[in-house]
Amino acid sequence: IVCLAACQTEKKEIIFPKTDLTTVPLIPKPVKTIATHSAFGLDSSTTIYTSTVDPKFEEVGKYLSEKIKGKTGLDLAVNATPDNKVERMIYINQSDSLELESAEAYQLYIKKDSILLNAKTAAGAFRGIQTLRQLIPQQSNDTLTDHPLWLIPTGKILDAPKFAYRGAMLDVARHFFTVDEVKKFMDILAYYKYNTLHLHLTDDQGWRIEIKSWPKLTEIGAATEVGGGKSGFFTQEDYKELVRYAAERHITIVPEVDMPGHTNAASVSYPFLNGNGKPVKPYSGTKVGFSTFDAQKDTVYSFLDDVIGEIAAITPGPYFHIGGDESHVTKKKDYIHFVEKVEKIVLKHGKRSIGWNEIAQADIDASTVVQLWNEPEHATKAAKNGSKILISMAGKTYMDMKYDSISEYGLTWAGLIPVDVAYNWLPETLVEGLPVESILGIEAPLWSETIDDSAGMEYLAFPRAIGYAELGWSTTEHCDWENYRKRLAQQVPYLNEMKINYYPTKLVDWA
Ligand code: TNX
Repeated sequence: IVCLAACQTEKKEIIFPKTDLTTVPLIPKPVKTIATHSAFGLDSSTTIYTSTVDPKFEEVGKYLSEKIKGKTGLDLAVNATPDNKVERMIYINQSDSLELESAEAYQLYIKKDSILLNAKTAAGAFRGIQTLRQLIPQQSNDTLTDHPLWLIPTGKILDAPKFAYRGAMLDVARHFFTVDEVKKFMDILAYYKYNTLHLHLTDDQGWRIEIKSWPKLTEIGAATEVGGGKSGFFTQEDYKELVRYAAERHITIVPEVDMPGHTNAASVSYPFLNGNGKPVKPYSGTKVGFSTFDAQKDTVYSFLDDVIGEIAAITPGPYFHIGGDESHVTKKKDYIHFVEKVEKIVLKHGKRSIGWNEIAQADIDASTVVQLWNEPEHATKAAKNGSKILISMAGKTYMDMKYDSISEYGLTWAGLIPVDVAYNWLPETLVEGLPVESILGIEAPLWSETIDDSAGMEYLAFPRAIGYAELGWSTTEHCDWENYRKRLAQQVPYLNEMKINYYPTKLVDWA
């Protein structure tokens, strides 16, 4: 009885300072935000509950708890049996509401003592908790009550992505990147609601994925890289670990074996594959377009059946990337024959192909996705035949281009790409004659001729990758450079907390 009285006096109403949910610098900007100007005080008594029908929702709850701990030090229980009346709760709910029109859509209702996150799928819930993470302030308020409160502005957010595919590509072939480096990259991508990581696993300079039936690919083909440095490869166990880590972040891994060009490392390992008529030797330069598989040999296709089969077996995602770019020494008829044969092998192993835009010269299946990097006519032709298009135009999305003339890393062949140029365009209007319904999404490639570690990777990818996240997710009217650059400036606490070596462009007044 004594306690009852005490508890009641403790529970006197807190008067929160006025907040505005619409001015929090969220990236990507949500479809709809309505502010109700009060606050949810995140504190140690906050408990996370999740829908338990789908265990993946509970995993999302645990991920949120872990990230809240990292940012605030608060250790929030997930789905604990309440011993008392729960004071404040975050509820992550599976909902079949018709307003949630896509798998990654979510609704966030923030009230004074509860936060409700609705999503149809765990992927939607995962996107929603990224918004919630961005809503938690860096500093707690320590004066409103006897313990610290992290004030989250109240209101509601209704959100869904513009495009189903929002990806980044990392070239681990020109220079190898370790499992930990790739994981850190994924952590950041996940925070900005990316859902795909394309790994460019093979090229002239190196083969980076273990193939058990063809061991020399990594025994020999993984020993080189650009400049002759440290090199390396992913064992299948490493790759599975990356796939698992990605899945935890609702990210799909797309593996690429680039062919019939960009195959010198494979041909060095097994010379019968070579089709350019010259002796093969290890290559650690940066030229392109000199290598090719022999498109006429059956043995090449049985080799590829094994390679694609082994990788497909450890890839839960729907896609297998067959490359197909810059096969300058493959005869055109051989190239077409090759693409059509390989596409069938990929289908046989239960995957859909993605290929660089050159593959549209072949008679490709409508299930095959064309990744547009340089020639829009290829994309519009493929779209007419029912293929979906992934937008990766070099002059806009190539994260390996220098920002400006003083950039530390990067190439320049597609032009300089400062942060505003990278942001100031729309995937849906970039290519004349390409209907928006044909666009699967956007992907920003990071080729690695000039970088070999996280510092270089982060310098080129950030902040540009943050802008691509918004172009792939947010509605057209929300993609506005002046508004975006202010929100980008506010990412500094996160970029610092993650120790990201971003390029501090002068185009942004960094906070
Ligand atoms: C072109 S884009 C390439 C890559 C290079 C890149 C460098 C594409 C499909 N092929 O092989 O790494 O340029 O920017």
